[in-house]
Amino acid sequence: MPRCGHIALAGRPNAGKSSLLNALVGAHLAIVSPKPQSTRMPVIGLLTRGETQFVLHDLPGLLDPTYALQERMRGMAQEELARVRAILHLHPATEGPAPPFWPLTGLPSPLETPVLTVYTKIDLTPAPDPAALAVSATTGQGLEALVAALEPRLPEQPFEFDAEDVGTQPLRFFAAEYLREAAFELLGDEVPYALTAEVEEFREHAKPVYIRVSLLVERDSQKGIVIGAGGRTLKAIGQHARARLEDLLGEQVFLDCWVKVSRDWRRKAHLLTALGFPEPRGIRP
Ligand SMILES: Nc1nc2c(ncn2[C@@H]2O[C@H](COP(=O)(O)OP(=O)(O)OP(=O)(O)O)[C@@H](O)[C@H]2O)c(=O)[nH]1
Ligand SMILES: [Mg+2]
Repeated sequence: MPRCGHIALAGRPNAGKSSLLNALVGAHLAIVSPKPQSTRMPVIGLLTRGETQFVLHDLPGLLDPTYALQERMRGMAQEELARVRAILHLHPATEGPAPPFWPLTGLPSPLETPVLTVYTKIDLTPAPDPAALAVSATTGQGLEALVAALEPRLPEQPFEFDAEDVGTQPLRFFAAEYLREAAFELLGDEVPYALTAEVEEFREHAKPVYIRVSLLVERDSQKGIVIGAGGRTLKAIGQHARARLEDLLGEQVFLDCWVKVSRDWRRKAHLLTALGFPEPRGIRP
């Protein structure tokens, strides 16, 4: 009987969750940045090996929310934690021993789901606990041992997804994510947090594939920064995202990007809901 099950990659912002997801599935699905809180919504990656399918959920970093978007990020992480078979608590080896996991989640009490501590970034520093699982997404060290440790934890049941697939989310999701990744890379310390991308039109059967996206920022001054002198910054953002999308799709893409102001969208419940960040429902362990 094949095995198939869901596993969460959880931890503080910047722990290396998205990098590990990408390293395990072998594709750049989840956006990565040296700046914390780049992941805002769960990203699902599939690793199918022989008779085993790992359904990996890269979660937003666990933080104490200070505004509405962060509350929703944490809410989504909490909901995913309640749905998976096992949780990987990722903690950078560079930051010493991992703290207890459940207090990080903001849940009123622990769930019964098993938690495995995994030290990340061990190409920089050895793990503080030689007995724990330890990986480097950069060098691939420890990945096989991690997969081997997870396999017996998955239930015997048929695959949920095609063995050839690496992801489950629609291309429009990745279009918006890659634009945000470019913003994290190309813009300063503040603007990436004030920016979100919304796909307005998507013509999958056009040649090249046509995608029109609004980049929403919170203020007029940020709009100018995103566009840049002579439109150069916006062009660079679009090029970064287009290259990633074309890699994923194996086809040419035309990405039509427009910058708009949506005042204080990060703090407004109705805007967040409209942008696809679900209202936290509250998890009862
Ligand atoms: N040297 C080294 N750097 C790593 C490794 N894994 C991740 N990083 C770096 O750590 C930073 C954060 O990586 P992410 O994968 O975006 O971390 P994350 O946990 O998904 O972060 P959030 O989504 O913001 O919570 C990036 O600059 C990565 O390049 C690793 O194995 N080795
Ligand atoms: Mg991430």
